[in-house]
Amino acid sequence: MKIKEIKVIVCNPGRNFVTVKIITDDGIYGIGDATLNGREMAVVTYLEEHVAPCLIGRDAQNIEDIWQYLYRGVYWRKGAVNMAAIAAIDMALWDIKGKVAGLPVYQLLGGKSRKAVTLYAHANGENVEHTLDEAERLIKEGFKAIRLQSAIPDLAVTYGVLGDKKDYFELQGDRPLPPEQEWSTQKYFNMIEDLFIKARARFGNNVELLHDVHSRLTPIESARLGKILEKYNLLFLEDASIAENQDNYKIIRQHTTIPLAIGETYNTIWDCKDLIQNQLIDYIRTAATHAGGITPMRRIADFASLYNVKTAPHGAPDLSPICFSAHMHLNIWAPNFGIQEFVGFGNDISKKIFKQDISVENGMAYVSEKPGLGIDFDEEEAKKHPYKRSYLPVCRLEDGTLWNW
Ligand code: EZ4
Ligand code: CO
Repeated sequence: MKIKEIKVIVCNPGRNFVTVKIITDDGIYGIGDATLNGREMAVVTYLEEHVAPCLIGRDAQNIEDIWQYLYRGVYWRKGAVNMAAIAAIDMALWDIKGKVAGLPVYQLLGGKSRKAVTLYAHANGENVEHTLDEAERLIKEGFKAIRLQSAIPDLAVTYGVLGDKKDYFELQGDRPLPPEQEWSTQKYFNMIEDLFIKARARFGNNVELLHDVHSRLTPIESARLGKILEKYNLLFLEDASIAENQDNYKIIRQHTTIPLAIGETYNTIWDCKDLIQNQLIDYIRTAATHAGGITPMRRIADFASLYNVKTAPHGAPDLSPICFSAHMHLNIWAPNFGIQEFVGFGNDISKKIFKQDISVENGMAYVSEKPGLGIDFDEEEAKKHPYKRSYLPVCRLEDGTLWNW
């Protein structure tokens, strides 16, 4: 079964998605997600100019060899652009393998470890009360785990918060240049405990709560935050600090028992090897699209299982529904799966382009039983919504110093 054609399609049903379609000589095709938010066209060129020509004529069934060919065989290795491209090829090949076998991908991984996948939803608000009202709405919908993000008083914009003058990056509106946002650690600390005091007072202890710091704190500030929030029983604290230096998390770990999660920007197992091996984190949040596909996600999950680390894949709206489907197969299989981030399946246009049958009931997602990934891509519909340049924001401290967004 030879690879005959590789198409790369960019569409924008409200935000940009890069989709790869691999077509084999006997007519079976598979799809994968290669979306790299704010750098989409770099991956498109990389795929079209550098990856596709090397794969035409190769046996589509040799997923592992093709993965190694694109990773080990490239000399430069790693990198966000490279790994997003490899990821999409890998997902598409798993999709094809499932279709050939007549089995959903999770069966090829080893079958189900659970009946459904627990999700966490996002509650975000213009202030603490508004955030908690949003959380209540989600709890009534049946969600068992909620991520709380509230706007910080006296800061113009806060990560993860939708509102009047608040620029919610997820929507990727008209942004031909990166917007700039401000950060103040002091103002954040003035607000954050109140959010969780009031959340526990209002909802009790029967709902899981989470929070994403989005890398705004230094390790010692993260340690301080962990100590403050420990008593509110968070399922995890996400991206407290950057861990390019993986030893950073030793500092946090030495001071607090709050469970720690990280990994949504990671490209390879090497980005989290020390964090996992030294048990400095509790959840690894790598995404199939940015960590090189299903093949390495499986390897990371198995490695993490040796060190009591659970998986909690990234589920932001800048990962296409194809990535979410890939995660569903990994999540239903992985014995050490923890929880899946979930922000819905996009708008109506997105649902017309990406067609799948995952059902969500009471905060749980049920995997597709169709052969392959169980998701299809409507090329004609996608063409009606072309690429629009758009960037993630850039963050600065109040004195103008560039900081982590
Ligand atoms: O900001 O994927 O947990 N989710 C997140 C995301 C990231 C976006 C950046 O493109 O932190 O929403
Ligand atoms: Co995050």
